[in-house]
Amino acid sequence: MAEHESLEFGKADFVLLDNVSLEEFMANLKLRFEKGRIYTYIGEVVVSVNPYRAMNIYGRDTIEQYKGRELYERPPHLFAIADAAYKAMKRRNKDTCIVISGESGAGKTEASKYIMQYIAAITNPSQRAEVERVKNMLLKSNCVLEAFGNAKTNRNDNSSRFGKYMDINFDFKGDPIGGHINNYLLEKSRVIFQQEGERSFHSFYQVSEGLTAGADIKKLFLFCQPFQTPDKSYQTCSSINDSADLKAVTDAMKVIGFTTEEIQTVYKILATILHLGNLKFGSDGDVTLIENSKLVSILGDLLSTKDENVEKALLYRTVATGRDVIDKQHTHQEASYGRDALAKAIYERLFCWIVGRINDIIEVKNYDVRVHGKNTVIGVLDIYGFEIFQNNSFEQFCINYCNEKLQQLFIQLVLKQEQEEYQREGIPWKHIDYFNNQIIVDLVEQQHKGIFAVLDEACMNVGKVTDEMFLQALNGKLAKHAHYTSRKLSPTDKNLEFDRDFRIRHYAGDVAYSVVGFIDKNKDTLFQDFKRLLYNSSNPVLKAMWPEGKLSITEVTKRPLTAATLFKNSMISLVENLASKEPYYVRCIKPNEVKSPLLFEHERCKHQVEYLGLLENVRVRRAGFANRQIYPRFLQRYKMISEFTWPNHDLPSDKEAVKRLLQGCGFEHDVAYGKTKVFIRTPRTIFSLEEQRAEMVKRIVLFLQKVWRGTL
Ligand code: AOV
Ligand code: MG
Repeated sequence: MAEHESLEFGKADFVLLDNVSLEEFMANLKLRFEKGRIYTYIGEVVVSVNPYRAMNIYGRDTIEQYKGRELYERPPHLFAIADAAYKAMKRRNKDTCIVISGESGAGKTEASKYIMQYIAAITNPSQRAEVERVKNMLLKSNCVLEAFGNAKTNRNDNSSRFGKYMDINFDFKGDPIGGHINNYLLEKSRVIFQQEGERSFHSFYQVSEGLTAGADIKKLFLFCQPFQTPDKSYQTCSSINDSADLKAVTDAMKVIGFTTEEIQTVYKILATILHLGNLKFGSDGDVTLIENSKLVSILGDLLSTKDENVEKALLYRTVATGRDVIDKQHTHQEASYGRDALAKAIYERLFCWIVGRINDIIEVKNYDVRVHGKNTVIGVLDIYGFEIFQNNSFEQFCINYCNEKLQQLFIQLVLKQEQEEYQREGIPWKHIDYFNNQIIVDLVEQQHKGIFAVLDEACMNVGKVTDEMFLQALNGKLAKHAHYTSRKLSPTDKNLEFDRDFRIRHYAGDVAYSVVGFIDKNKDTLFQDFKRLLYNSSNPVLKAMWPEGKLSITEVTKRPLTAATLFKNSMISLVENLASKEPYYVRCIKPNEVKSPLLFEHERCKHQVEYLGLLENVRVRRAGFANRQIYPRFLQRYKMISEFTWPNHDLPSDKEAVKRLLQGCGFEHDVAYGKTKVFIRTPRTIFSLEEQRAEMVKRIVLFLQKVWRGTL
């Protein structure tokens, strides 16, 4: 039992607090953090505090301690949750998922990796080679995705700049046989711009630092450095070793099954983007020119296409006017816009292509349901955490909306449905209040009225719509909303500078978003000419990334969905998917802003405990029941342990039978009888029932064996 842990380390489960108050909760959290106990339960939810130091608690020996154990048998750990999700899947043939949440830098990505390592370590006892291969690929995929999708931000040196949901598929034996990754909106604007103190994606520094001077490929990178990084100081990040990481990433790509040609193309694309960052435009009268035209031939080389095609795509765009097709020269501004859009688009496409390739390789193949039975999955969700920066833009808006959605899911499943079920079943219940953030989710995603809808409407307008006009539309529609504010200018005061912010009161804090760039980022336009340029590359890997470049100018008619709509749709289906599985939660807390292993900043932590709704979680859990089952299923499973129900019962209903059974076993004090289900308060009761059942099954089997052998 977790309670066995010495009290010197505090309570292993917040449910065991003497009083459920914020003060006691915080005192327990702090005590445990200071004693090096970074995990604590709330029932089956793990609360984790980032230790910011290497902990000796993830090794083989620890794994062995958790393997196959029940949650309460060992001190709280991620491994116990992973094991619970795995057992539930295996025992009940049910898909489960592990949802990891918490703000940026709280430890989600690390947690997701430990969970995957644990699952890999406890499966495949018979060491089947194919399963080992799959496991290795699944683990290695993290390394590759982090290189291309993570970056140093002011909140986290290894911040996920994309959302990731990974399904691990298991066969009927419970061994991993494949997987699938869904990725969500990559923060691609980082390719062309980083706030002070931040870096672009790790991959850029890895290739520019890590490729050895003699290597052929190194030549691609001469004289280039990431966009927006005027000096070398961008590299100084003590926690990161780019050269060593490059080797690890390249090895991982090889293990996963990327070909040499593919890996080379990946390098070339990174080099292309770095060179694009150095490309400058000038003007000669009305004519826009490329200043450093030497770069054009480098780009031609890297993209395996003719130099003049590169130049043309950078300076002109093909437009169809009626039946005519003409080349229209870009203005200086349009050319720069096009270059930046190209750099972002190539990177985003590269990232999605990498995810797609990994998926091709790891997807379950040749699995015959008729022969092997159902294949089940455990999903692991690791998204970008809630974040507030000096300057917050469209990307932060999407990221924070995503966090609102996950908080909503937690509320729905842990706080709301739980309480509704007690009411529905007629169990005496005193409602526990909590803040429901659905109102903020609606503010963002509601049809016609939400912020995304207003943004899309602004983007639909023909003619020039500015970010300012979008802001005015927002203010007009949402000024009265309790979670929306704008610092509006008085109409008479014309001298005041235009205020470009709107503010949202999120569940996790107030954030001011600058509208600058919202319209462009939402439209996400990439001139068709670039798509055709890349499609016409003689490099087959690159060509395959740009299938839509096949269409000629006259064939392209459909307006693509906006970035906001795509993101909203992907979030809605993510939540649906998670809700269809049995969820397990890890709630991560960031103890301080300075990455210190010693500092427990009380106010910061308290704020997180409050907005994560942890106290409400404890209250619901404490007053509630750990386990529930409909009467017939309960009876089916445990009837053999009671003389009232085995072999047959003559009681009027299943409910009556379950009552007699539980009374007979002495568990009456720990249960409540609902209309259709029996509710059991503590897991211990279930363990005890399970033990008795196992004992009985053993006896029945022995009995039957004797009957068969005729020795009875
Ligand atoms: P995040 O995923 O929650 O942030 P990470 O998992 O990247 O946060 O954790 C941030 C850093 O904290 C890591 O790079 C480690 O240095 C340290 N850390 C986290 N968990 C542990 C642990 N269990 N043991 C030791 N160190 C740890 V973000 O992706 O920014 O939302 O978007
Ligand atoms: Mg992360």
